[in-house]
Amino acid sequence: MNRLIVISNRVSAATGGAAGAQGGLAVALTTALREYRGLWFGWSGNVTEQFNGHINFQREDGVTTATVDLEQQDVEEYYNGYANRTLWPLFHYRIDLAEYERDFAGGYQRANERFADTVLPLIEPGDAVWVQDYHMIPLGHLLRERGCRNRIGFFLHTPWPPRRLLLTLPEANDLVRTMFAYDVIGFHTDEWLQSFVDFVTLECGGKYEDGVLQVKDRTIQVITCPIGIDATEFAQLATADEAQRTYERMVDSANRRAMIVGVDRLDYSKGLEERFTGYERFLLEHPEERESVFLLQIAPPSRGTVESYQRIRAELEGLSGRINGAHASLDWVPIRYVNQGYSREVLAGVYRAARIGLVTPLRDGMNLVAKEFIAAQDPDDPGVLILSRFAGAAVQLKDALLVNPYSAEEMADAIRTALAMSREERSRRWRAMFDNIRNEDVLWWRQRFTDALIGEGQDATELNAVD
Ligand code: ADQ
Repeated sequence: MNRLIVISNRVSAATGGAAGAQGGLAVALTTALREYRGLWFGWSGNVTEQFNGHINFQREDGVTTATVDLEQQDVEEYYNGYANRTLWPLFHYRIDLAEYERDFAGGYQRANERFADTVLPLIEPGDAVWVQDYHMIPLGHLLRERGCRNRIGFFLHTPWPPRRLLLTLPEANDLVRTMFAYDVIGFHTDEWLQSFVDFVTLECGGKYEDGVLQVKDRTIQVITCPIGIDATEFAQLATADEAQRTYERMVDSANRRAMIVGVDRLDYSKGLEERFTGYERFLLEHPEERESVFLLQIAPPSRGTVESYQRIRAELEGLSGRINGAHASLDWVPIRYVNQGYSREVLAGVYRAARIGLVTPLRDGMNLVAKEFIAAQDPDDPGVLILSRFAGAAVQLKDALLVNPYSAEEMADAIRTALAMSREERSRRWRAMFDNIRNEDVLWWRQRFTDALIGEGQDATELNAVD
């Protein structure tokens, strides 16, 4: 019996704690790893003075995690640099924010080589290897260079940018060519997949037909595989004690006003400034309704050492302060802006108490908050989801009110429509979306990918190794 090796920047195996204590991704990958007797490898999140390749193994609930420390310079150039200041903005179409520095590219290569050197001895013949996300694009290639002949798959959690945007990256062609080492490459949506295929066919001489890319002697299967949440579990969580307490607290503090909720990592891709502006537009256009609503925006800071993140934080503080200053009355504040993270239980209660979920990223690979919002609703009296057309989730959640997040007018109109929506229409839309997120949940996602990588119902040992 052979195994699944998951490789990602950070490792967060779900431990046997209370349901809902961990993120859906951790749960899904942990289940897969348990099934295939797996191993999860990645960066520990810690820094060491000099890289030594020492692996810290831990074993819990049938899953082994293996982590390594990196040097401070790796963290600066690979993680804060190339991953978060080059690829993240570029992949979210923000070439205005992308920084192209040779040191970053060099650090990214070095850190990935270190990962490859460290993980290679852990991979046994017949194991299937699954690499996650933009931090590790060249890893499969580096493993092949070191003689790895196993099946290797790659899944991208972010969008893949259009060809002409990607061409602004000096080493775009070389980076994409490293991906030909993979046997399977997965994206959340057809749009991201198509952008990748465009690049490979137009810039790298590849041929594409029916989900298969052929580049020289390499055959790569490309699939769409939209990630989901554990919808059933999240729905249960939303009615359990802690969520219920939060729900009651929120209803109380709303004071009969309709709550609009936004929950995001504080990131420029999430469209928070545009959201605040769209909401303000609603207040201005509908003065008669303004004191009957408020916006609760929960946005814990992330990647705080990166300047563009410090900037957006300051801008949002300024904007929310200005909107509140301009519109608040003695007993009403239009925006409650909270820079804190909450447990999944508390979030579930908050979502359930909201009349509207406002999920308006400018660009998002998928967006799990939209799905969590749906899962947490009361089926008898559900809230309305307003969702950006530019989130991968919009492909599946067609019954949301879809908006262009750059248009304050569309957002204001959607808020108005959502507030006026009959219970019947809310229920109909919610039912369709809930069915979707329950059918295409996180286990479905994981299975879809591992079926492509390992083969349906196949043990990894039965696979042919590749050259
Ligand atoms: P993210 O950009 O982090 O993920 P998202 O998919 O929305 O975005 O996931 C965020 C997660 O963090 C959700 O589970 C949410 O509940 C949680 N979270 C957000 N704010 C929180 C808060 N204040 N307190 C506690 N938890 C909070 C990346 C891609 C996405 C893709 C996912 C998975 O950018 O497009 O959907 O990976 O592939």
